Amino acid sequence: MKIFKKILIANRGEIALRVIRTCREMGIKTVAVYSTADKNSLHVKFADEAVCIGSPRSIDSYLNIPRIIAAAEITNADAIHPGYGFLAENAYFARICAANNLKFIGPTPDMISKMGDKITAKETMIAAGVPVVPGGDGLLESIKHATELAEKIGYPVMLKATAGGGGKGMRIVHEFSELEHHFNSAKIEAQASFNNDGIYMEKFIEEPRHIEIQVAGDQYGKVCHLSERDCSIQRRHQKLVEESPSPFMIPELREKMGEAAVKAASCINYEGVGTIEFLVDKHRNFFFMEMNTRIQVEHCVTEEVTSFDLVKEQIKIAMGEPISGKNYHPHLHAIECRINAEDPYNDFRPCPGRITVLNTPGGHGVRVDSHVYAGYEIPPYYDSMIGKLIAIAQTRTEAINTMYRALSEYVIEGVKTTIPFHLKLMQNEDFKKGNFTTKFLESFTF
Ligand code: MV4
Repeated sequence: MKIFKKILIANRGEIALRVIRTCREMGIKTVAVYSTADKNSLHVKFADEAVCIGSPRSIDSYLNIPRIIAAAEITNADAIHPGYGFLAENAYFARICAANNLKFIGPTPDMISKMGDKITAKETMIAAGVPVVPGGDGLLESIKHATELAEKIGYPVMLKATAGGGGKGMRIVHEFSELEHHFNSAKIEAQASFNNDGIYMEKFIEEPRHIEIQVAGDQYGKVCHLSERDCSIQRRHQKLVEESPSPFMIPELREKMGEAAVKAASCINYEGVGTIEFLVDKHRNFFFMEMNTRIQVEHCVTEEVTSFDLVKEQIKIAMGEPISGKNYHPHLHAIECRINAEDPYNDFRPCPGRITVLNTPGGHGVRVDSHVYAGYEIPPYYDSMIGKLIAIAQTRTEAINTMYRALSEYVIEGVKTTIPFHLKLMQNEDFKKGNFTTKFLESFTF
């Protein structure tokens, strides 16, 4: 057991604040790092110390490893919390932290690499007995190989980049005549995006739900799950709404998916909190898709339905504390809406700028995780999320009502936001019935 006295947070925005808040409750000092664009950010004001690490562009600041390590050294930090995005799933960064005697709050570099390469991750899951999407044979070696495999799997098939995730380098192929074209364009896109043109093939699952299981593992090989989140409400691979439990869940499925997720994490002796993403088809067959080796944006809904502080769990696990090893089931219903500075009436175009007026909702069953304040200027360099609104109630219907009420109280002037979109969604009959898949937003108009 090593007690951390000081943690450096290698991130910005709401997640940097989220980590600082838990550190304060645990009596751990914090160091914020920031770019010149973020000098007036709340994470800088809330941390015990703050170090400017460069100019606005991420490569000059939040992705600049030498500067972050230097900031940790001059402030005498014991550990680095990477948040999500930026360096959170960068195995090289985790290795550099270790080499500089800084505990990376997350899994080991080997675990990050293994799950970062999607073919390796899939092979690992097959070996562990976790269901994966039918497909196979690892990397596609040639058009001929792809042609034969597609015949064997049966169209429609999907091409995916092994270095990918989140949709880049992904193609649906409906029939043989499209195969060569998509094979070539997926390779080119994968090369351009990831500097790795490796692609693989699987059966295309029609109209799936995206349901993920939160897991936690300690340094002694013990793993547990904290039930599921439904993240099917997405637009161009950007999640907009997440909830727990999933309205599609039934106890037998939770049992099976939970068991599979624990197996998935156990087979690599996973250390830290992580997420096993599954595709679930209409017959409730489920397939491993990816593992995220970080805290996620949507972790809050799990916190609210299980009463766990997942950031505290991350820190305790990193300090070498054992976990109980019990699984946790939701005892409430929580829904999260991502409030982005985007114009929902104009293709969700980002709208950075100054927030002139702000009224944050509150009251029973409402949580807001946000780093903004009246007068704050949203910089154009980073993602457009300005906060997360979480509604918690005993039932899904009540959570939707609470969310609608809270969205109605939320006033943000000066920039366009996704609030009008969420207000409409909360009134949609199919959404209210829990009747949606990952294709839902393709036909949602408001
Ligand atoms: C799929 C799929 C259907 N079949 N794989 C999207 C992001 C990447 N993580 C994997 N994705 C998908 N993989 C097979 N074999 C459909 C998707 C997909 C999707 C998945 C989750 C949430 C939203 C999605 C939107 C479009 C496509």
